Amino acid sequence: MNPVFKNLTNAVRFLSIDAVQKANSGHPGMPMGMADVATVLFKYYLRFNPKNPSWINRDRFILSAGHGSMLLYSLLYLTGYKSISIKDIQNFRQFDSICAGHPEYEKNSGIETTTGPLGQGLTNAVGMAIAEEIMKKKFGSSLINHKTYVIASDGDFMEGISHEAMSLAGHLKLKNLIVFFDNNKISIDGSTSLAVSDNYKKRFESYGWAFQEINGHNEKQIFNAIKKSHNSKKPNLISCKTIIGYGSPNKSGKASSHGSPLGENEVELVRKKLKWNHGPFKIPKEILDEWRKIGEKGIIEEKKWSKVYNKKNKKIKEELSRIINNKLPKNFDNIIQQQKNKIFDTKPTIATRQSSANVIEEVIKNLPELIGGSADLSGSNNTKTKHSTIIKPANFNGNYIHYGVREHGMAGIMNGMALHGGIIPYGGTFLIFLDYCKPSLRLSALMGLKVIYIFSHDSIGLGEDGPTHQPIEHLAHLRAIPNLNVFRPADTIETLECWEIALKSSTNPSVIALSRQKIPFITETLTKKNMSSFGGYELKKTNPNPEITLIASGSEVQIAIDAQKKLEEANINSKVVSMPCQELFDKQPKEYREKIIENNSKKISIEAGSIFGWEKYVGSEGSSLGITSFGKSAPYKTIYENFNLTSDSVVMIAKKMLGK
Ligand SMILES: Cc1ncc(C[n+]2csc(CCOP(=O)(O)OP(=O)(O)O)c2C)c(N)n1
Repeated sequence: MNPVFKNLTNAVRFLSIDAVQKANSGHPGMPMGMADVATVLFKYYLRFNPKNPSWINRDRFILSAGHGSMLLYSLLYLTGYKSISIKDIQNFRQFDSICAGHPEYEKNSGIETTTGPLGQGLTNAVGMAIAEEIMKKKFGSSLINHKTYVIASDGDFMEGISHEAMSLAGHLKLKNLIVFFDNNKISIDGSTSLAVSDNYKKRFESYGWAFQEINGHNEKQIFNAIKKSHNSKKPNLISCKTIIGYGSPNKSGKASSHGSPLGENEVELVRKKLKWNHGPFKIPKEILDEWRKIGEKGIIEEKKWSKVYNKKNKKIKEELSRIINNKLPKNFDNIIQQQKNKIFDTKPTIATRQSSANVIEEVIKNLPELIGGSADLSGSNNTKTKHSTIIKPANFNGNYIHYGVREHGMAGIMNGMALHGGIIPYGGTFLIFLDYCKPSLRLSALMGLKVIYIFSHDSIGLGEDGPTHQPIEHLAHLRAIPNLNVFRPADTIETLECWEIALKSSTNPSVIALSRQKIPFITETLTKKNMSSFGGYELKKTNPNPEITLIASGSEVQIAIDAQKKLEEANINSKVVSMPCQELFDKQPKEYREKIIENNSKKISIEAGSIFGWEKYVGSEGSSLGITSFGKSAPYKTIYENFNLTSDSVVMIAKKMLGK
């Protein structure tokens, strides 16, 4: 082996080994096994600038096998990223260290995405590769033209999401996507033969990927495989036969090197075997210099790119800068206000999924970065509008993706597009199928990404499709996820407002839960304010001091309004509060919340879903109307009656509470 190359790879290996040993926790085997592949990639191919990790046209490098995080931290430190110092590496897995147990996305750090849950990074990479193609089409290949490289492990390919994402990537012919498979045939329980006998070549080729197999410790073979991948018309899978824990006399090739420190004695034996005579965390200057030179190449690359950028006309420059900096167009607020006025004039009684389509149709003309899609429910989620053009294999001149029946893949891909920058993804499915995409949705929230989930058919109100399709616990589940806004608008105006908030939320994803059934227009007065941004607000009260406060969301706000009329007839004063977003309401000052909820009144919440969580508003003397079982198959009005979700039930409960 070429001695310079050997030193470069050993620097990666020993930083990883020593950091895991010092932390007394972590995964040394994978970085030891993949150091050769990563070194060839960084040394000869990867275009990146450690001095500007956010350069839009950088190649993306995704460590999908996030447990091998020390591989990534070592590479970032060695190539000269400011975000990671040798001290940070010594602090691996300690409180607040950027060198966390699994890579945690941080803007401008070189850590492109949060990985750890297997399969997610690989799927994000598919999203990034799609984003690259879309932006290339918009801005031209002189500005956007980069690769997305991934290291993925056996576990990544065992996960179901990998099938969804890779199948779509093959269909779309994402030729700039290059995945290195750390094919070491070892996972935690032992040999992968315990659980897998897939023919990987056939599997990946059947998706429409180009497949190569190489010795992952042979510099030349790695180099040639990457070179070949650059001429491919398909996404590329390079299966790298590697030895987990490479260099460890007693643990290489064994599951014992996967997820625990090698142990002091074994570390010494690896040092001897790989002839690395340097102490823990000591990288000799000449080796560090060699690595830093690799990083410095990117400075020149970016300079060349900047020259091209500077020569572009003002309009292109401003538009690219606007979308990569996540800024909405200047006329955005006007567009929303005009739409609001129009809706208020017509006061439509339509399903909120239709209201959502109207918003998309209006804003998408001015938001080329808005890229929609659905997991095969376009017509039901109303995500596709007359301004949607379809992204097709090898033709990315569009703004709409048919994800197929791949909810999990869709969510992971949307994360990847948002991470790439320059794109605001929204995607639809039924609320019930949150269950099929939740792991990725959780990561949207954890990473603070602007991803918009359009979940229609948001309750038993969907009717005849029955309990398999009727969400019950889903809103409560979503509301339990930190850093996520869960919207359930009550009419057309609220739907517009919720979309506006979602489009302006740069550090969190949003879910917009929408009704299948038509619901009446409820907005009483037209204001310039976005009332939904308060999370909950007063719709109407029949007396300054109401005895009862009815708090509802979405389609059940109408039940509250009907109940209010009936209560008035019975001489009971009440107030109706529409609560489209609990998270935003909870962020309001205490005085506002107490004023809206009417501390001195008795409270009833109404929502066609689990009552879990509503007690925080209704208190111990209040009551929650909701559903505590699974749904039913019948026309929706019958189901509402069956579950006592009616204005008469509200009136009955209110009277009982007041002793009337
Ligand atoms: C979704 C998910 N399930 C389980 C785990 C726990 N886990 C971490 S690594 C791993 C498998 C390790 O095998 P492999 O992917 O081949 O990695 P290697 O042993 O080669 O490092 C598992 C099950 C996880 N990180 N993500």
